[in-house]
Amino acid sequence: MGVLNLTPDSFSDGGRWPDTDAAIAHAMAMIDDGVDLLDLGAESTRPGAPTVPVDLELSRLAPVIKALVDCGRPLSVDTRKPQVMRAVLDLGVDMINDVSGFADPQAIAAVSASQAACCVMHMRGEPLTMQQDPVYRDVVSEVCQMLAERAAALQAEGIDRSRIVIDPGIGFGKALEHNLALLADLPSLVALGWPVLVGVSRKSMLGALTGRAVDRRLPASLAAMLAAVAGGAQIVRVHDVPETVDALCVWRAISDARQSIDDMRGKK
Ligand code: HH2
Repeated sequence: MGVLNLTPDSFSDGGRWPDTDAAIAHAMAMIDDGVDLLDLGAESTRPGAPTVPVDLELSRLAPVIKALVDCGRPLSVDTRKPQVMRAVLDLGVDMINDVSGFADPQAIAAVSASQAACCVMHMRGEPLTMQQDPVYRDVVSEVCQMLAERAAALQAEGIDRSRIVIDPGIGFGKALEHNLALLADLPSLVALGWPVLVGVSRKSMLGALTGRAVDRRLPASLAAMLAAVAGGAQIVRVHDVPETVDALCVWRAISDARQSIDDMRGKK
């Protein structure tokens, strides 16, 4: 999943694609580089980010969605607002990525009236305040419980489980130790039975571990991405598509070789 941020203030690429043409060109470059799915966002959710009015969020999204709706890749929209969800679903997007995990019943109503996929992410609190001393007793089981409850709430409103993806929400109301625990114990999330999406690209936990500024976190992002895939993540949300595609290509070749060795030895 390639990130297409249409914001002036996203934590790593705010203002990078300042107009519709630049955003479309970046989307096309990600497609050429092998992206499977595009995630469009028009409101930053970085720690401390203010909310954006519905009209502004939609004015950033609509022209880009209209230009990309037939681009040959599914479009996801990263939004927490039911009004925005309804409008972008009318424009034909394929997935709603709600970092608040469809906490608003109106958000569930918006997606249940469509056939779109739903990414249910775990967040503690709101972006404005979420990093103020987050505390968990057992972060993995608390995140699993919340995700299972929210996914069940979607299914209760008629959304088939095959339309649901879950996400631990790396960096959303979590300290470094919580993010590490979630990445280390991703198989517990996978065991819930929904495909797992992980977004760790360029995030501050990588800066905390390496001491690198946000524009120098590519190697750390690739390492964390591969750890997520090793833990069973089926979708990885990234800013650096060509580098991620190369890393996954090598990873898959080695995994396939491992499988061949296991098959050969199993047959003997
Ligand atoms: N992370 C960000 C935004 N949306 N959605 C999901 N499902 N999972 C994530 O981990 C996730 C997300 C933050 O990254 P970015 O979009 O680059 O930054 P900003 O929110 O500042 O625009």
